[in-house]
Amino acid sequence: MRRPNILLTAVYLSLTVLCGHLSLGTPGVGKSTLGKELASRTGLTYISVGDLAKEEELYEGFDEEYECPILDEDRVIDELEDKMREGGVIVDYHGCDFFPEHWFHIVFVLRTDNSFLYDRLESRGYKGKKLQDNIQCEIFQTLYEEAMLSYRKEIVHQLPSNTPEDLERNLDQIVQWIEQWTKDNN
Ligand code: DAT
Repeated sequence: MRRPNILLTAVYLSLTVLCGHLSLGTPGVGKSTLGKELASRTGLTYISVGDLAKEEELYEGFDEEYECPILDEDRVIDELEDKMREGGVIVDYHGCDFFPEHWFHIVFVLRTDNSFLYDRLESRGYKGKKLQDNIQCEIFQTLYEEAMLSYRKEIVHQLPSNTPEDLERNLDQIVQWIEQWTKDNN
């Protein structure tokens, strides 16, 4: 049976900020919360690129300013290729422009209002420049634009991710979409 691949993505600014996230955990818009719950409700496989990079040490150097390793994007792609071909994968990452476009059948950009995001990031220990960069990035809608440039516009969707009610609504919508996709493609 064919199953869809789904990308959950969020705040994105630049390579240096990206690798900052790798060492501290990703910005708190709710990708892993949504991705894991979605996997448990649908049987799809949840993959966090940040965690995978840590486990397999998929890095190509060290960023001195942010004191963290730099993601080796080519090795991440090699590592995921076979699973993506099989299908049924939910990928969680805070960037989206280096994945092959054909991997994903749908892309969700999670959006959290800055008042909520500030508290979530601060409680994770984000401070100073890293905190400001991430908040600013959300203000400027950077990742949504990145996603719209990297994928066909019709498959990129923004989802509000502020409250538990948003989470439940997003789960319902995505589960419905998966059921329809599976019917249409089998
Ligand atoms: P990410 O994977 O994008 O870094 P997360 O899933 O770890 O984010 O969530 C960060 C925190 O926010 C965590 O404490 C759970 C909480 N959270 C996630 N989605 C939420 C939602 N829709 N409403 C309220 N809190 C949420």
